[in-house]
Amino acid sequence: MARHRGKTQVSKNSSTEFQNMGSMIPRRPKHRIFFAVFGILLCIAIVLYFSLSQKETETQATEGVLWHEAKHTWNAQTLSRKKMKSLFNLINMDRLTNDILPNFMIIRKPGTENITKVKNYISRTMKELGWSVEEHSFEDMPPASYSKYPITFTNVIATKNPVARRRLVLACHYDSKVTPEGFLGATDSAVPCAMLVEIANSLNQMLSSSHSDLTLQLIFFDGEEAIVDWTAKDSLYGARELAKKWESESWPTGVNSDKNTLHSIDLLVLLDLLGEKNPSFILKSGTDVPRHYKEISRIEKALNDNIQYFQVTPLRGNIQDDHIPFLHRRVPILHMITYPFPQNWHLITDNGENIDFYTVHRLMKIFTAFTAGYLHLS
Ligand code: 1BN
Ligand code: ZN
Repeated sequence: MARHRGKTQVSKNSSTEFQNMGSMIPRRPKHRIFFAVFGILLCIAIVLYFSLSQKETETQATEGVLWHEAKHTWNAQTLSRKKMKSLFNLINMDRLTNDILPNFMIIRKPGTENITKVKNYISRTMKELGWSVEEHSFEDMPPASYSKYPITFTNVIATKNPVARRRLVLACHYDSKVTPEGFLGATDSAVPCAMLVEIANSLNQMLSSSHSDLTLQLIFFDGEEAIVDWTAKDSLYGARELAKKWESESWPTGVNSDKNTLHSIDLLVLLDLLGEKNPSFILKSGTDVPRHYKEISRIEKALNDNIQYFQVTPLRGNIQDDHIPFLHRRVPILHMITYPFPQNWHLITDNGENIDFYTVHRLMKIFTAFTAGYLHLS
């Protein structure tokens, strides 16, 4: 009993004792535990904060947007009149006409010495401007009626800042059509290619001061024209091969990811059939990104000269050209091609005499302003 009572008592007492003891414990040890737990939690929070914010800078190009998603909402900067004027002053029409264009105004049939000269001119010139240049060469069979031997084609890709993950791409084709004999293809596409080289020249300094994750890339496609008759196999040799290659390469280079080089293209702007007087352009609803086409039209309106090349009413359909293999792989496109086609399209008379340099200058202003606005060059 006594034991039992005692036990009960002890138990009772110990419980009271414990409560009492609690109130008797000096305050400092309890606070120590509190501060230790608080300190550990604070450390965890700091470590988590830094690791998450690090991850954010690694994967996001713009605030809250992944780099490969940024293109879907990206808008060109609206340029003030003053800014536009200073940009237009950078365009050198004398350089375009007399230094650049003559290098393209030779017969440039695929697989010939002449087209190699043009290719070398492009590579050399872009390297002299400090751009990174890649020559993408491959072989393909022309129609059997033309030759039983393969032709070596070469696309030239020039990139201002090769480490930038996103690219605004301006493109043209530098081959000329095999027939009619002696065809020079001034508008098709010597002038568009010369325009690209001049855009690179005029914006080069501003591009050098930009440290953005978005850069300018130029593609000079080989083998756009049909060698005999336009078919899926006899056309777009360079563009088909490059789109296929880029789809198979992971991007950024050396990083194991589910993104390929096509994801690096924010927008592919293809220039074709340019240089004749009073061209007209249409918004092709199956091809052109409407907000970028409308930006081109807004820039044209800002020229304030009562001329309108760019019709904004959307029309259905698309036109065969080098953008097609990229469009089919969901790359955003602006197809800057005169439609209706120029009067001298695929005629021997597309020889340079049909070029209207006032028109070329006006188009240069529009495309240069669009490029600077898209890249947010200040
Ligand atoms: C553009 C310039 N094209 C050829 N030279 C593409 C084309 C081919 C457009 C056939 C329409 C019909
Ligand atoms: Zn053509």
